[in-house]
Amino acid sequence: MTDARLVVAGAVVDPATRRLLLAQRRYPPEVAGLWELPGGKVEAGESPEAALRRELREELDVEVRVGSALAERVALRDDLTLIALRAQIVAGTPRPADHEALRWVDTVGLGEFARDGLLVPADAVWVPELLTELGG
Ligand code: 9L3
Ligand code: MG
Repeated sequence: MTDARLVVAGAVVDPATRRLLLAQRRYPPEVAGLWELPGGKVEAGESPEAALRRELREELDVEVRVGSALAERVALRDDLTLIALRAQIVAGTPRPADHEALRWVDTVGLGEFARDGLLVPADAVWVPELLTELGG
């Protein structure tokens, strides 16, 4: 039996504009074209915070400061759990190395993405918390 693995996603918020960064997936086919909080798998021996910094460096070419976790954890499969950590960009401007496109959304934009079913299903659980956070 293998250890459960974590996938870490970044709730990247720009405090100046109160916008959240969404990234459009290219793969796999089931979620291609849908939008997510960017991130990826935590490697063996790596902390979730370090994994998120690495993933956002690889995927977006930015350096981030990682904060606290969002409340919800999502079981993707028996052996894979998805978490989200708050993050702020401290260097660089995000560009999509791995994604089709990037978008900064405010509460209205995030609400529209959610309403229109444009978010990857796993990430939809974070919408209420993110709406509160962006709006509050
Ligand atoms: N996943 C779901 N929501 C997210 C992220 C970053 C990832 N916000 C799922 C998609 C894949 C798995 O986790 O099944 C691994 O993610 P990646 O390495 O393909 O980004
Ligand atoms: Mg990824």
